[in-house]
This record gives sequence, C-alpha cells and structure tokens, in this order.
Amino acid sequence: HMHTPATLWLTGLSASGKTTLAHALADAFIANGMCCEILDGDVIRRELSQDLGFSKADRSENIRRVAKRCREINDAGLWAIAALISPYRNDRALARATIGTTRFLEIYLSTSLAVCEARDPKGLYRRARAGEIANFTGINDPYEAPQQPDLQLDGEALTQEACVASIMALLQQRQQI
Ligand code: GGZ
Repeated sequence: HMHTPATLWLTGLSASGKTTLAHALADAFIANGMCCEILDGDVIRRELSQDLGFSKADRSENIRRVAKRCREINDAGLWAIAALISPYRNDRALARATIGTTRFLEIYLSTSLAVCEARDPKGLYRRARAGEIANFTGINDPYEAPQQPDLQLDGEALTQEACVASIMALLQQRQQI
C-alpha cells in the first residue's frame, strides 16, 4: 500500500548516535522498498554548509538549508533522514513548518551528556573542556531538549535494532507506511 515520504529529523548531542541510527534506519527503509537520502550534519558541514560555523545564526542557517533540502527530497517522493544536533527549539519548529507538519517527525536521541562525553569518538568534548573549541554544544553552548518530540529514544538503554523498530512502528501508526 501507499508510502507517504516524510522527513525523520534526528536531534541530539554530538556523539548521541544520530549518524549510526540514520544509517541503520536507511538500511531498514531500503529493505522496505523506501528510497531515502541521509543528510548528516558532519557531511553537510563539509559540503552544503562549508561556509558556516557554530554561532546561533550559523546553526539556524544550516538547519534552514537542510530543511529546504528535506522538503525537496520529500516532494520528489523520497524519504529524508536528517541527523543534526539542531540544538535550538525555534530552528526545529521552523524546519517543521518548512517541511510540513504532516511529514515531519522529530526524533530525540536523548543519550545523556555524560555518556556522549565518555564516548567522545573525535575528542571534541575533551578539546571543548580544555577551552580549545568555543560554542561546543553541551559544554559551552546550549542544547534545548525537545519538549514534545514525536519520539524519544534513549540511546544508552536501547539497542540499535530497538531504535529502528520504534521508528518503523511510529511510521505504521501514523499510516505513513
Ligand atoms: C557542536 C560541533 C562543533 C560545535 C564541530 N558544536 O559529532 P560530530 O562533531 O561528528 O558532528 C558534530 C557536527 C555538528 O554539526 P551539526 O550540523 O549537526 O550542528 S547544528 O545542527 O548545530 O548546526 C560535531 C562537529 O560538527 N562540531 N564543532 N562547536 N558540534
């Protein structure tokens, strides 16, 4: 039956597991015959948003660009999986308005700062603590947690498979798939 392509917007701290989850989700989508595109913050910032830094204004611009791309991808009949810290509530609300309420799903990967910092895969938290990175989310820059996400996933307690299963169940429940 019908698939209604939407945007899965993964928000959470650096090292919360957004990128890994985005790729696991894309695998599940492909297995279901759903074509998708991943927009990962780390990659976007080397390409589409090469000119931007991490000030509040630059983050807003980054999210605005990605939201526009997600809308285009959905309009073209593909699913979009965005994995961005997107720390400001207002920017996420604007993304939702850009893409359309019925096809925007905010998924909060709520891995705690303590766990993200312990993982520190790129040593960015260590460098931020040492004062070598200004405006690092969670250390010296804010993260405004979603108050009413479409789905909250605890990246510490749940397995990758459980996270993917929850998202697929949500899509079924919303009759998107
Ligand atoms: C947060 C930063 C910063 C600062 C570099 N603050 O975990 P990563 O390393 O691989 O991915 C993070 C990425 C954040 O880009 P986003 O586009 O997701 O951010 S936002 O949505 O706020 O626009 C992180 C790295 O860039 N990084 N400096 N100061 N993350």
